[in-house]
Amino acid sequence: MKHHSSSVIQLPPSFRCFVLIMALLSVMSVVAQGPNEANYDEARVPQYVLPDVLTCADGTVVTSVRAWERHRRPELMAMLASLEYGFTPKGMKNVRMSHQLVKENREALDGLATMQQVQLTFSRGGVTREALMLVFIPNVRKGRVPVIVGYNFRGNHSVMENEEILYSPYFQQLPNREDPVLKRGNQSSRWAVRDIVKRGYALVTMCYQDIFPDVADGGPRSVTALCDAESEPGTAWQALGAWAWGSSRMADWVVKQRWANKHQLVIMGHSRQGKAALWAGAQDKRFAVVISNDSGCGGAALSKREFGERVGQITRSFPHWFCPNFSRYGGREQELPFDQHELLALIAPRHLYVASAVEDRWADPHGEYLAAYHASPVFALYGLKGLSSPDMPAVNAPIMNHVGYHIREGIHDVTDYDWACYLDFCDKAFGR
Ligand code: GTR
Repeated sequence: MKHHSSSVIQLPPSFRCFVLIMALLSVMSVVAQGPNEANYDEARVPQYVLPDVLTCADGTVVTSVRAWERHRRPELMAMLASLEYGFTPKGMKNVRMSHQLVKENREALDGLATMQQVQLTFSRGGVTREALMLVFIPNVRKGRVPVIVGYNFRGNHSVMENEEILYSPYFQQLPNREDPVLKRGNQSSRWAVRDIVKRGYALVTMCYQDIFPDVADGGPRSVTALCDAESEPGTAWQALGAWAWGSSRMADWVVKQRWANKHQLVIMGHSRQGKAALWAGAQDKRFAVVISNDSGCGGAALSKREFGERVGQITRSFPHWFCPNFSRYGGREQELPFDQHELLALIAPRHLYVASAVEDRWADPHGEYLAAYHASPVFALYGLKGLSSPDMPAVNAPIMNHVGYHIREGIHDVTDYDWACYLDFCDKAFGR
C-alpha cells in the first residue's frame, strides 16, 4: 500500500509541474471569473433590474400610445443612439444615391424568378461608395409582392452557386482569385432563395462589407466617410449604424419598384446583421416586419443577464461596431440605463420576430426570449399580442403572435427551418 502510494507520488517532475499548473489555472478561473468573461451558468446570472419600458426618465408612466410615441419612444431612441449604436449624422440626408441595373436574367431559377444586379452609388462632396444588390423577383405575381431585405456576409456570389452573379465590390478588390472566400455558393445553405421566391416573396440582398468593411479600421473606407462627424466622439456612429443606414437605402430602391409592395417590406438579419436589422427597424418605420436571427449581445439579448457574450467582450473584439460610449459599460452592465427589450419595443406596432438556436449559447437564447417578452407591454399598448409567458416555448415550437419567437435545435446559423418560420410569420402578418 505504502509502496503503491509512494509510486503515485513519484511522478516525473515535468508531469508534476503540469498537474500543478492545471490545478492553479482551474482555481484562478473560478476566483478570477472576470467581469468580461462569458458565463454559461444560469445559476450565476445576477439579480438584475430591467428598466421599465413604459416608465420615462422623469418617472412618468406611459399609459397611452400618444405618450409612448411623443415622449418615451423618442427618449429611448436618443438613449440607444448616444450610448449604444451612435447617431446617424443628419448630413447623410444629403448623400446622393444613384442606381444602375447592371445585369438581368428574366429566366433565373429555372424561370421562377427574374434576377437583377443593381449597383448603388452613394456620393457626397466628391466622395463615392459603391454597393451591389442582388435581387430575385418572383415571375408569378398576383399584384405587387412582399420584399425581404437582408445583408449577406460573404458577398453576393456566396448566396447561390451561379456564374452570373457578380462579385460584390468588396470582393472584387481581393487580389487572390483562388481565395476560398470567392467560392460561389459558399453560404447558400443560409439563403432559401427558391423557397422564398416560390412563396411569392422577392429577395434583395447585398454584402454588408460594401457599406462598412468589417475590420477595426474600416471606417475611412465605409459610407461613414461620406459625412463629417456631427456629434461628440463618444456618440459617433460606426459599423452597426452604417449597416442600418445601408438597409434603408435598399428600402429606398425597393419602394420605387413597380413589382414591390412598399407596405410589405421585411428586414431579416443574422447575428451581427441581426443587431443591425433591429436598429434599422427601430429607425425606419417602412420595415413592416423586423426579424432578428441569433442576434445575441447588442441585438435581442438582454445585457443585464450577463450570460454568454458580454458588453466588455464585444466592444473589445469589435471596437468598430458600436459607438465608443458603449464600451464604458464593459463589466458594468447593471449601470446601463436601458436594456435590449427597449430596442425591441421600438418596432411596435409593426411585427417583430426573434429567433434563437439551442447551441448558440454565446448569444444567450433565454435572454433573447426574455427581451421580446419584456418588450411586449408596448405592443399591448397598441392592443397587440406580444409574448404572454415569461417561460420559453419548447424547441422547434414557434410562437406567432404579433411578436414571434422560436428556438430551434442546432448551432448559430440560418437554416431552411428558420426561413420556413419567417415566411409563415410574414404570411400571417400580411394576411396572405
Ligand atoms: C461573433 C460576435 C457575435 C456575433 C457573431 C456573428 O463573433 O461575438 O456577437 O455578432 O460574431 O456576427 O456571427
